[in-house]
Amino acid sequence: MSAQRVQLCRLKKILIANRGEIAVRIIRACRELGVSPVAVYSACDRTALHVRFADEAYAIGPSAPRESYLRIDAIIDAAKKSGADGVHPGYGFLAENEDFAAAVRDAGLTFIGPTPEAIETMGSKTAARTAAKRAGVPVVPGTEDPFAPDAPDAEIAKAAAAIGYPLLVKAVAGGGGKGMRTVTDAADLAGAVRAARSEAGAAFGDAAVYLERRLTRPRHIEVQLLGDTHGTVLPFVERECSIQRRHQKVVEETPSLAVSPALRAHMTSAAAAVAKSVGYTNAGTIEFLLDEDGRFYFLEMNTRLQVEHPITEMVTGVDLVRWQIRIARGERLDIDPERLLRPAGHAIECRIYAEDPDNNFLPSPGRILQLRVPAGPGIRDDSGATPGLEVPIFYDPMISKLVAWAEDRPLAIARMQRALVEYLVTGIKTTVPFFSWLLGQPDFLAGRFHTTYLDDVLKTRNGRPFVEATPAEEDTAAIAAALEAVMSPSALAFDAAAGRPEQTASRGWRTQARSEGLRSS
Ligand code: MV4
Repeated sequence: MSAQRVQLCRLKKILIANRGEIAVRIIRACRELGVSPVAVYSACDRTALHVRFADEAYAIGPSAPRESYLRIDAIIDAAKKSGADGVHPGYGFLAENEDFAAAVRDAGLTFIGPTPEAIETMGSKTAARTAAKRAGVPVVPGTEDPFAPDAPDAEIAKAAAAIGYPLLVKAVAGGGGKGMRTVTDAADLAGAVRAARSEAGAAFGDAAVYLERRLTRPRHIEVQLLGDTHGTVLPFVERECSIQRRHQKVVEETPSLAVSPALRAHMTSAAAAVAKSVGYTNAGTIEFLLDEDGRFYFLEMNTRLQVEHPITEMVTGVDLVRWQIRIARGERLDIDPERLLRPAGHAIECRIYAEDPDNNFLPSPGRILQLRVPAGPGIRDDSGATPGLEVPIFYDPMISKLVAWAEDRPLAIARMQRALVEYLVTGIKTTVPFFSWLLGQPDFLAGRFHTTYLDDVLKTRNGRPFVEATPAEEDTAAIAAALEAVMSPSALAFDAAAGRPEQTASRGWRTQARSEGLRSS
């Protein structure tokens, strides 16, 4: 009986160390494989969808992430109590924490993800750049090693002059734009380094920084990979992730309009080379910047399943989460590599948030009253939300990922627009109207965008509402609101007491007109 056979018998029960839509997504993959899914939950999630979908669920603490979904000890305890033999971390929380991956392994359980060593290497942006260089993959010109905490200003200035301006001060432990500063003038360098160090220290507990030449208007293109435990690494067709707001992805699509078949061949083999150079296993993503001249540079690696993985599944027909589990069992990747690089059609994802797009995307807490989720041809909605859900204030307020697939990009956009019309959420504000606007923008339709496109256009819009009610809709709503104000029992009582309706009534019907307008267009 070989070790392989023993491996293949494992993973009958998997604990999902996460919540929300991604926990639901992983539970679905478990069930399809005949694996029993185990949920964990914080206080505010005790009735959440992921808890209801699982076979068993374990409380791991109060709602604050530090006291529950980030508690390595509590999660390992729950795994042991349940008799699970594997742990899937999802994304966020502990997914890229090498101590968690090691704790899972040390408890005799299988971590459904890369090794702690791979997570640690790629967690350091400078170590990751070194790995890319070693694999012969271009990186943006910059410093090889982080600066020592007591490095003299002159040493940093000398390195900066060699790289050239404008440049970026980046956190070694960074990601998501935290601890990052742009410097266009040598006079601002020392201050930017100080600011970046202090921000990085607070955010990551690691203040180390390095320098990189700043590319102008790059696109963000990433390559999904799977690596098995037998040395095979397979890259997938790229994802275009340039549409971001304040370093948060908002729309992703695949394939990218900016990537030709020849460039795809180059970028995907470069991505696989980086992964192989660190012996990477399981699902991961290599991020690249693509400059205006079509040159690409390794940026960083995400050592986890990503939020936007469904668009890759839609154009390749490969279930990435199922493969994560199969790889963790020791199975061989036996997919035809060619198929992964030839997308069947086009897929787009919109991240639907409980945020008010007309109020600077401020979180919109509250209870979801009605929820009508789009469906029909080519539509997939991955969500952890249900009618009656009080959207927790403790976590990322993404309520669903709306994915549209079609034969080509224009048809996928048309389908997404159709799905957005079907989407009805009441009780809270969502970013649905924002997406209806964005997907109609000529620059978006033409594929003329880059990593700062969205922040730039939002600035020029100056907070103007994304969908304004037509005059006819405002009139109809005004008449309805006036009737309501006069006819309702409370208005009649108020009218009798004070002689006229209260002042706020006019504000009420304007708001009503606006929200009706949002819904009907
Ligand atoms: C860059 C860059 C331009 N040049 N590096 C932002 C987050 C961090 N993970 C990397 N980021 C960038 N690095 C060089 N050398 C521009 C960005 C950037 C960006 C990158 C990807 C997606 C959106 C972005 C928005 C602003 C800046």
